[in-house]
Amino acid sequence: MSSERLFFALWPDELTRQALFRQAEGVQAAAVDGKSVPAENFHITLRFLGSLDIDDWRRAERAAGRVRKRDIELVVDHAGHWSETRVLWLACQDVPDPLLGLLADLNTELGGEGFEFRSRPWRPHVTIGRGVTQVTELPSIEPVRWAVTRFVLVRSELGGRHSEYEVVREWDLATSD
Ligand code: 3AM
Repeated sequence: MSSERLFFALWPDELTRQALFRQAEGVQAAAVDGKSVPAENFHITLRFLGSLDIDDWRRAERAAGRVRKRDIELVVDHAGHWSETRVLWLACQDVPDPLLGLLADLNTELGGEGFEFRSRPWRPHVTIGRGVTQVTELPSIEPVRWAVTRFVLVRSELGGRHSEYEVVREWDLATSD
């Protein structure tokens, strides 16, 4: 039986997703093994929650509803590989303060709802390959601007070749229309 898990994430709009994919393709080609993550699954995980019962799920949503809005502009401008986790990724050289603020707010609010406090370093990234043990030289990428207007709660189903993700709820972050 497949398990069901929830996580908070930044979810790109369609144009940003396509722009990320154009940059990801060349980087994915540098993977010697593993599998490429399909573009429809691209995201930045904010906080993985694990399997939650309905009460915890509602508590997580209440916490998210208290997170303050802020404008976040990301520039995804480099690629890398973590051999420990076998993850191939795209990320921002400069993680903007409003993104760190969003994460801090979310973790504080989750803490207030009884979720464990997290002090582990967080390295925001878009996973574009999994099970990658080796890469040839990684190409540089063209910067992709990502105007973040929302964050989302995602349900993840394992089981097939790739995880299946479903956005179950979203919270607006833009400070103006
Ligand atoms: O897609 P990325 O790499 O951001 O690695 C998992 C994935 O991250 C991570 O949560 C995201 C959605 O599945 N994840 C899975 N299990 C995890 C765990 N036990 C985990 N992160 C922390 N602890």
